[in-house]
Amino acid sequence: MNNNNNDLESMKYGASEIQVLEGLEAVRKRPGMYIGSTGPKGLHHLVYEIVDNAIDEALAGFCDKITVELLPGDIVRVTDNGRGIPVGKHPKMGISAVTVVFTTLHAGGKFGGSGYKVSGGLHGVGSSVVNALSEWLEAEVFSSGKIHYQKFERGAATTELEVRGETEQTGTRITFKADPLIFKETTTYEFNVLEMRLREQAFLNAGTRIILEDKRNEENTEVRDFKYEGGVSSFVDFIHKKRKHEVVHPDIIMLCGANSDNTASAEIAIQYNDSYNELILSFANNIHTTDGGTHEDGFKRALTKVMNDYARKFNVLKESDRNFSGEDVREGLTAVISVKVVNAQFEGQTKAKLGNTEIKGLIDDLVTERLYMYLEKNPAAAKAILDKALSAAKARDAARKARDLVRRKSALETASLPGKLSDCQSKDMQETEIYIVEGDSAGGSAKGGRDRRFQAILPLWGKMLNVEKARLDKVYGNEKLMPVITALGCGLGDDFNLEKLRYGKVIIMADADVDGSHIRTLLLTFFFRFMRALVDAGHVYIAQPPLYRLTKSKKHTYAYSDEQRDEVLKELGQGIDIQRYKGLGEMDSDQLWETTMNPETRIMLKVKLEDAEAADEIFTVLMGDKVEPRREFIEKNAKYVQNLDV
Ligand code: TSJ
Repeated sequence: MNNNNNDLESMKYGASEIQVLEGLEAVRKRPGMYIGSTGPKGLHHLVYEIVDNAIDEALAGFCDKITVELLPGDIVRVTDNGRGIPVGKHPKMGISAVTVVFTTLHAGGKFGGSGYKVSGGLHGVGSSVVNALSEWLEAEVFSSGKIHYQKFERGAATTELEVRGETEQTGTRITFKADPLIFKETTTYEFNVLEMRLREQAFLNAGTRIILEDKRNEENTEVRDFKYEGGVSSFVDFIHKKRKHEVVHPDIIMLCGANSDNTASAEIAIQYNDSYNELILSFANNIHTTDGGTHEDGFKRALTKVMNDYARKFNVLKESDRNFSGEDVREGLTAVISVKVVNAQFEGQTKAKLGNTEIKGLIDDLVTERLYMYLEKNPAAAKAILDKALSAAKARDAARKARDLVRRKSALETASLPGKLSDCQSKDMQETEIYIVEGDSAGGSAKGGRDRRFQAILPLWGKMLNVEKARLDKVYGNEKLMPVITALGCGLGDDFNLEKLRYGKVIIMADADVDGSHIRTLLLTFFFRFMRALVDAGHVYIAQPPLYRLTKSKKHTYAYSDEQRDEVLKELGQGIDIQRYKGLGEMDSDQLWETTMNPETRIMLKVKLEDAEAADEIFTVLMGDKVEPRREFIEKNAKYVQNLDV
């Protein structure tokens, strides 16, 4: 290297050092750009960013144990038993890798290199972001017999990297406190949320032990200790056991491979169960690709092809039979797809969709060749799987017929709208609303109380179908759901057409008790499964009836939560009569209008896709072991949400 070049090098570093300061300030200024949000999701993201570094060390083969501790005061501590972040000074920058990792944006790979390479993507680059968004962060590195220590506050080093004692261990320990100035909403972590994510990471990194310890409350510490030698196949097994599904073949089918230049590898675990649900979880570089992408598309396509080829060859499908559809061969399927790619490209608004096309060929080869071979070698499993696909194909045929029947019937009937529907006068989607009301008496009050110009009422009636366990053909015949489908007018499943929706707001109104919660959950699950676009486009709402009526000298005040009740009690002083509403039926029309239906005064919860997802069974399966936190979240928050119409 000549002198010139050397100068250039040092200039470059000089410049990048200046960038350092600017960089971290930018993170504090616009945190959302780096961690998505400063709400609970962003807060938890801090932990993942740090843990990802330890996982990278595990992937590199130098670490097999990662501990995450939640300490009193919203403090998190992550420890691994890897090599320790290098502590030597960088020859040109004159500072250690530790300092660089925590004070430069995108420091990943610059030092030591190999450790970060495998995972690419988002990994190993977030430590400085976490540091910038922490009130303080302490880094301890155990290496060469010494404990190295450095402290940072809001992104800036407040000590040099110094030696503070001796140790025989090696590893890295990061302790940090999220900055309440940034995370204004909350700095408290949800054990369940961390549990779910860390378990998932333990599945995706076979053999790595990941421990989560909640030490925030001395009397009640919680520990989870994850280690799955089976990797993704353990993941599938876990899901089936947790859902209590009967599997239709005993072995979990594993397909693993890498492409010739080792720039991409894939692990796929497959097993069918006797339910009608399809669950494909896909990951790229350990990141959950909730919107799928090339790996998932490639898998689905190859699976459909293999099943049809096999079925034709062994005469499961006769010459006159139609090919299996993709849905047919995925009914009852649980699959986990985990790919690792160099230079992963994440696309879409949420960056949760894999874009790399080079993965397609690899997946295609794996599924087409290996899965076909597996089926040939395991005829019993093959038979069970193909029987399943056959019955799915038959049910889909039945659903088609049921749908056509419904269509023909509604074409013939003079009034094709459900008899129980009290429609509104307006046809303008911008203002129309439909209240779906459980119970006839509540339906009556709602009908009496509504503003008929723009509010329609549909009382629910009859036996609810357990949508988690139903195929489309059963939905078509269900007496409770059919009126909902016809009233909304937009069809369902593959036929769903949002443009035909007859009301701008679809409002679920049910009692604030256990039964009401049940019906809400079932309807949400139904919408989630069969009319997802409706939820996605933000048309679904949950009405919030008050829990209490407080009366003082004939004046009524309504409270929508216990807290609100106590506030009102305090405010109004003595001589208050409290009525607790047990159901919508206890309110007369005027009260129902005033408290729950009048757009000027009502409280309504807009359902997000996440909420509907939370109502779905699979969510509770993946969620932590504590009771259904997200469902609880909906129930709880429903009471506090302000009017979303304003
Ligand atoms: F533990 C942890 F999660 F808190 C954490 C671990 C947090 C952070 C920011 C980093 C790490 C971490 C980094 N654990 N192990 C490493 N390893 C390295 O940085 C490392 C060590 C040696 C070499 C080498 O080539 O000799 C390379 C690297 C990348």
